[in-house]
Amino acid sequence: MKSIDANPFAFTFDVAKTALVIIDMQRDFIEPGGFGETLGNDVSLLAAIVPACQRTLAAWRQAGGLVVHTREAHDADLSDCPPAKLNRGNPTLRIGDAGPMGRILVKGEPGNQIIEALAPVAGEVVIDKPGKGAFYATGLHEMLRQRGITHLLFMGVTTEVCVQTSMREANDRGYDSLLLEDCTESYFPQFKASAVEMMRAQGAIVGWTATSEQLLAALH
Ligand code: TIU
Repeated sequence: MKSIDANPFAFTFDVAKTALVIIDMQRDFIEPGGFGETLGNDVSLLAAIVPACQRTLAAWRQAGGLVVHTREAHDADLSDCPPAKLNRGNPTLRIGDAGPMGRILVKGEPGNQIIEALAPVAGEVVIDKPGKGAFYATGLHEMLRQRGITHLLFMGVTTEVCVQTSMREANDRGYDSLLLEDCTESYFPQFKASAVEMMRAQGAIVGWTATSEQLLAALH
């Protein structure tokens, strides 16, 4: 068993029963011309976490742990994108429209690919999800249960949207989850700070938080 001196208290886990879940580190959110920018965001903020994510992913692979990558992705006919999602806000381009990196948030398009620095390798799981949460309308829970996974380590973007939604979904399904604070980011720094605090408040009501450095130290 490994233990991290996490916030608000120690997080103890068995690598064989733990998955690293990397939420939506796709070009759509991190590079100019994708969904993130069409929503009016400055995407340069998010690229800053890539080196810490790379170090963590490399260490987790070295430790032999399961890696799960997610992508926020819709079918080409958008039949899995409800009007409530499609029509929300006033974006310059909507989901499914053609942008500089192909159709926005559509499976298989260049913008929908996970960034090169964190590209999945053989044996890793890639989940395409139509919602913000990784468990909604995906086979993630069944796959994790089949593999005996009980603990999840989260990183990715954005902290208060897809990462927080996924952690809350995981919590309700009985997983113990830890968020790697320096491996997640928001377009709004104050939202990241608040999300991190609210997840670990009330005795880890949603889950734990720690730095990637703490995780790497525990893996040694
Ligand atoms: N992956 C994810 O967080 N999707 C979003 O739409 N996030 C925003 O912050 N907009």
